[in-house]
Amino acid sequence: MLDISRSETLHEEALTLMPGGVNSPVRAYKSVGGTPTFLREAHGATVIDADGNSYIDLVLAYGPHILGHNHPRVNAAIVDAVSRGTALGGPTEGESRMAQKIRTFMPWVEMVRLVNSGTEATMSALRLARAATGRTAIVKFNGCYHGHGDAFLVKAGSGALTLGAPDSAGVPKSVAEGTLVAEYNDLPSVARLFAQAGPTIAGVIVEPVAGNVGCVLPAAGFLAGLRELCSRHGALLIFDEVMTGFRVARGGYAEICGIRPDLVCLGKVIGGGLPVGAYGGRRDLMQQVAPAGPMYQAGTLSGNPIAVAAGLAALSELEDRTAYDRLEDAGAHLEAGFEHICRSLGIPAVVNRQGSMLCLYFSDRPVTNYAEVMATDRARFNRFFHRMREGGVLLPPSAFECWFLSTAHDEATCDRILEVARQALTG
Ligand code: KE4
Repeated sequence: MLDISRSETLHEEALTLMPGGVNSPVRAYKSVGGTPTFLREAHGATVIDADGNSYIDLVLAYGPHILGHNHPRVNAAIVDAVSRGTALGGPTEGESRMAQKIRTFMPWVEMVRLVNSGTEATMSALRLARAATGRTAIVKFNGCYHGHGDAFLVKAGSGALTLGAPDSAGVPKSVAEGTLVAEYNDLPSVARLFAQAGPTIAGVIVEPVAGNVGCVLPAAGFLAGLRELCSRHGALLIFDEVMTGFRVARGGYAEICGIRPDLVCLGKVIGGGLPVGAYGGRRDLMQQVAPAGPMYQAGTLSGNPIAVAAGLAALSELEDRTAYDRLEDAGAHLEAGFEHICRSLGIPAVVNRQGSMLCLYFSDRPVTNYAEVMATDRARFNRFFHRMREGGVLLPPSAFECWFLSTAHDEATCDRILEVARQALTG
């Protein structure tokens, strides 16, 4: 039995100080139950909790650490940057280097604005879509999560879904009415919205791989269909690649599927573990952002030199495309291993995966949309979560979160994960 007494003590104290004892709901373990694991440090594929227990980490801070925790090149860049100060109060060359790097990896991002989180990126992209089209409605997908901006907390995924609050309190009806909800991988549900409200729709925002209901891949033709509908109706197609950007490929999922969004939202990997988000895309659109144009958006710490240095170091490591070969190998290794274990134990299970993002669902049928995600065996996942934690593997504490791998998850680490999984699923 794991000794987590320090986490228990810290959790009791945190509950008196912060809502749910956390600064982001999913960390509270509400859906899996039990005491949240308070973390103390991390190295490569490993995290160490407040009691000194060591775990192989499949959370990776919910996506940023594609190179593993505490990467020496990222840390060196942070230490170097901090020696020149933290927030300088004016433009810095590093911001141009970051913008250039994004454009190199994603040539369809002709111009970019750096912000501090994925939420800021999606909120700003929505405002820009509204400014550019003069329209107000936005189409999103049931279960997709785009951060905690009011307009997106309608049928949202991730922590909102985990808590059973996909429609948050405090979002005025007048705002929610501007958010039209379609079903992921159901193109007719989108076509119906355009038929009903096409002239009011400013944009369609989509996670090209739905990573906030676990991991649901786009059906053939789905994203191309969105592209065609948006182009036909004069709406903008917005790829929310906060999770998939630089993770599934250097150019995100847009590189893989060959579809060009009008705007893209970025985060997580781009900050190397520090707060960075970004939105960008067509130059004619981005030139409408203040101070170049009438759509206002700002941020005291946007383009922060420390965060930009960390992000640049991380992206520079990804110049070497073999990093993606290693990520693919690790993902394929786990996918095959989980499927083999569950089959041999007679446990109905499905592994959905895109590169180094994956999810194991306890389900006897394919999981291709929101309804099928909701039909999976969450009670079994919760038991599995705790047994994996006992065995020294930390999963995201929700059946609706994506699991992540890094270049630090080598073959031996993946083998260990599978050993623990077999034990966790036996008996
Ligand atoms: P942030 O504001 O949390 O940096 O990004 C919001 C966001 C936007 N778009 C997508 C596709 C995202 O996945 C996210 C954030 N993802 C969740 C994890 N599923 C963040 C974890 C958390 O809320 O603590």
